Amino acid sequence: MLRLSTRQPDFDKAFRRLVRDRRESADDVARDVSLILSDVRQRGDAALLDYTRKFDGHDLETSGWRIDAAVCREAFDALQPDLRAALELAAQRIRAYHEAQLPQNRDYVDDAGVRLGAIWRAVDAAGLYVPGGRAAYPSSLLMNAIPAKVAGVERLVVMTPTPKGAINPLVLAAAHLAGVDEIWRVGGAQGVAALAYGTQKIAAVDVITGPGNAWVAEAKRQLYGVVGIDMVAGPSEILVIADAKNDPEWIAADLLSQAEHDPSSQSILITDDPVFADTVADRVQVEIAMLPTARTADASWHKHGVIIEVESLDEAPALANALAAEHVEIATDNPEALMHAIRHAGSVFLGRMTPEAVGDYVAGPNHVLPTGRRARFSSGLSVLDFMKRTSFIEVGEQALRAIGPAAIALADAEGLPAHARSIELRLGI
Ligand code: HSO
Ligand code: ZN
Repeated sequence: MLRLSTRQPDFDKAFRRLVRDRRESADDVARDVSLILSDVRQRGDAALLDYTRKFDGHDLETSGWRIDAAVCREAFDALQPDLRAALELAAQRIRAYHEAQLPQNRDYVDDAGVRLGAIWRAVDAAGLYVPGGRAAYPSSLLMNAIPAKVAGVERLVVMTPTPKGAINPLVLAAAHLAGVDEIWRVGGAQGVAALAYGTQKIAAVDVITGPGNAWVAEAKRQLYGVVGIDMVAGPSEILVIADAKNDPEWIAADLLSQAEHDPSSQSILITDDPVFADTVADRVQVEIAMLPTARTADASWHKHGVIIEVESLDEAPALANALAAEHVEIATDNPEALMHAIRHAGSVFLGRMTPEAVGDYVAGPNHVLPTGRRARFSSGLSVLDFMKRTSFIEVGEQALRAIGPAAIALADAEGLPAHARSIELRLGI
């Protein structure tokens, strides 16, 4: 863990190093991924069979290409009642939040008499990548699938690896609840390629979302343009801004809630009290020892954890803006003022009773958020990621008289006479 104080003479330098720190996988997978993409593009299903045999250790022809809707329904019906209720509450709250996010169409006549507007429509089909193994979270399935369905996506396809045939039943139950239309047992870059290009069996989609390993992330990056993608996601982050009135045990737990995701996750505490900073640091060690996820949490805290002491929490927004963290908790009596001063953050959690984990599961806003300082220029997943807008224009004769001559002048200046003529003819010029 790195301990910094804004009082130390070399603080600016140390902080700049922290901001620049790259925690994302440096694996050089670009070449391998590009070979897989072109192979799937050329050979389709035959390539998927080969890669699944090689990477996941099963034969799709014998284990089955798809997971049946009936299997998902059975998984849902078999849920323990409390877990089922929890999943339903999460789904209902995520749906309500994203319904409120739906954009409005526009249709109006402006001062020149020109009718203008825009119509929002969902993409026809979306693909959702669901990682295999421990990181296959039912909550993430809901967070990706529900906005797609709320947007109006007709066909929602899940791609997921099932190494040695294994699959998480909770993910299947969540898929049933969210209304996923197809599930294919293909993972990795090959699964993403199948979604983008389509194969003999699998119809192509228009947008691909969802988390994945370095190969999946690289495949999405390379396929952007062939399809739309949500974002290139990196390891989770949390920035906690807390004064000494907090319970150090709560704050330690909050820091560890993201540290336990991945050894490359990052948890940062900013506080104005050095004694509180010490207490939280000690408490983190105690808590780590109690966690079944200790290995991951300890690796993350040890390598990427940071505690920054400031003289006053008024210094926090400038630091938070430079870090542009995925999650920012403001655990103070009056978090409002700090929230408005923090311009770059994926999601902000206000007050002492709002641990980040409620946002991961049941609050309603999306938990797919920009990491690695991308909150400077991007936002969390929303219904808009599954929609696009068509603008429209209607000009009557009078309106064309008002605005047409300017268009003619510009067309002339650009040396495009057919453009000008299409307007002149209508104006009888
Ligand atoms: N905190 C993660 C999402 C997640 N947490 C899923 C628990 N399950 C996104 O940064
Ligand atoms: Zn989380």
